[in-house]
Amino acid sequence: MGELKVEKHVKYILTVEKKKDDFESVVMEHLRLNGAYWGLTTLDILGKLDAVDKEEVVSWIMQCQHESGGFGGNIGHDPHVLYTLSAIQVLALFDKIDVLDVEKVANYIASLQNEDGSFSGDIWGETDTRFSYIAICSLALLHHLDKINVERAVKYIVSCKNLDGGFGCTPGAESHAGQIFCCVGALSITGSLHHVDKDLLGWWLCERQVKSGGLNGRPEKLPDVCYSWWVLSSLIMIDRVHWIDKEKLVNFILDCQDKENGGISDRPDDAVDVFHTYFGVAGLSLLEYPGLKAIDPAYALPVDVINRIFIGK
Ligand code: GRG
Ligand code: ZN
Repeated sequence: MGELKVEKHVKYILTVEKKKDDFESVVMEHLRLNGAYWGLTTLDILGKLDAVDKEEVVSWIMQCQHESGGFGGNIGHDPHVLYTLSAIQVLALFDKIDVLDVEKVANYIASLQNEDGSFSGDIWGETDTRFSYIAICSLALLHHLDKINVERAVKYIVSCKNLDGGFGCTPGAESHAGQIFCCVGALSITGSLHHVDKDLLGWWLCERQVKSGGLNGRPEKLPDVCYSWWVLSSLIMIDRVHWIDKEKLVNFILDCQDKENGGISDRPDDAVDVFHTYFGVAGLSLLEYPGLKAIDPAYALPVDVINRIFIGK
């Protein structure tokens, strides 16, 4: 069995952050705040968040804020709930949520709730259960779920539940592991998991494990390291993680490492990226791989960060 190349992954993440002009950084330009969340959360799980200049990151994040209260993916970009959650998460990692005008950010997120309880991602209006999760997770981290109609938000998510026990992006849409994470996560945060048929959904989710040990996102699809997060976190939230072969999944993730230069890819021998490096390391943390910080399956932040926010220091 291989082992996790911790030092190489730390080095990989720190160099991606510095190589601002190379191809990946250009492609990732509009994803900067998301990228920061993936990279920095990975460093924290690996116990190396100290390697980053906290003040520099916090100051850059605050420059990504728009007058509406929402955050864009980078300085001067339009605000969107996706980047707003990333901003809150990174500030949470650094114990710096207090630099925010919490009311203002919370009002921006709440303004995106629609009559039927769903959420739009920005003022342009597209709705998706991803945005329901993001709004609920962000507002919970800000202690401001009171700003929205939680009952309606839950009702909308439940209306996206399918006969197979899974959830899609809108009512009637096909079940997909990414969307299931969002719906189960939002239901978990709001104390509404009784709406989930745990055995039915648990069965669908554990069927995502293929021969190689990896997980796919829906039937007949290829396995991908990122589903080690989307599927596994959902299984943990509904208490059915013992239905998959954990050891085989650990080996699949370890096989996706670039053992020379660091980083993790979607499948063995593919090119690495920060997104899959995060989901590989986060997946291993959920699998209780030795030496990693525990991560909370609903909030996607280290458990010590979540305890600091909800229980106090
Ligand atoms: C804080 C972890 C965290 C997330 C924030 C953005 C978000 C909330 C959730 C996204 C959930 C989602 C829809 C994930 C799926 C991403 C993905 C790999 C989509 C690929 O779909 P296809 O159809 O690939 O291209 P498959 O694997 O089905 O072939
Ligand atoms: Zn993937």
